[in-house]
Amino acid sequence: METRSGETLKARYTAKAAAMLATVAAAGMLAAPSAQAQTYQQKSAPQNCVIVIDKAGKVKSQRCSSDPAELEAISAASTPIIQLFDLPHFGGVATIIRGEGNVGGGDGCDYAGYRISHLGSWVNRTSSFITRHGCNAVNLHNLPNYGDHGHGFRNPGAATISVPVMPAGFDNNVESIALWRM
Ligand SMILES: [Ca+2]
Repeated sequence: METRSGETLKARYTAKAAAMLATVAAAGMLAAPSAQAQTYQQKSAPQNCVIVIDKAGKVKSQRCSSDPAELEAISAASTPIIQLFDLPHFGGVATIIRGEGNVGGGDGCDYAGYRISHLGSWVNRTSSFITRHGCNAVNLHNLPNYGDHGHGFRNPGAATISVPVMPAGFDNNVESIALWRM
């Protein structure tokens, strides 16, 4: 059974690939080679993400794109509170989580702070991070809704916390985050 459905799937993919090749070939006749190369580069460019949350932790909007202008478009009227990177030492693609509104006159985190109960598409991906705008206390958790093991970072009075390498048990293993000003 499995083999048969696998074969069917393979046949479908082959047919689909042939159709796509035909499309590409047709496009190639119309477009200059340089334009084609550019299109391919854009499609394969790494995508950064923006997630905007409100004070209740609800996700108001999120988008991933290789085009900074597209990410800027959903970033209006919000303040960056934490930037999560795919690789250690702030490398690779990143997700910026922004707090909705001009909290604390633009200072970002206040004493109540923000809670992100589930990181969505960015779950279990963070390998380094930087907080912004006065978010100087952070709790990371291995599970959604602040569950399982937690790890706290505190930097009283500072504007930011910068963690280039995740603590043991938290690399690619963060699913929810709480952060605030202390
Ligand atoms: Ca990672």
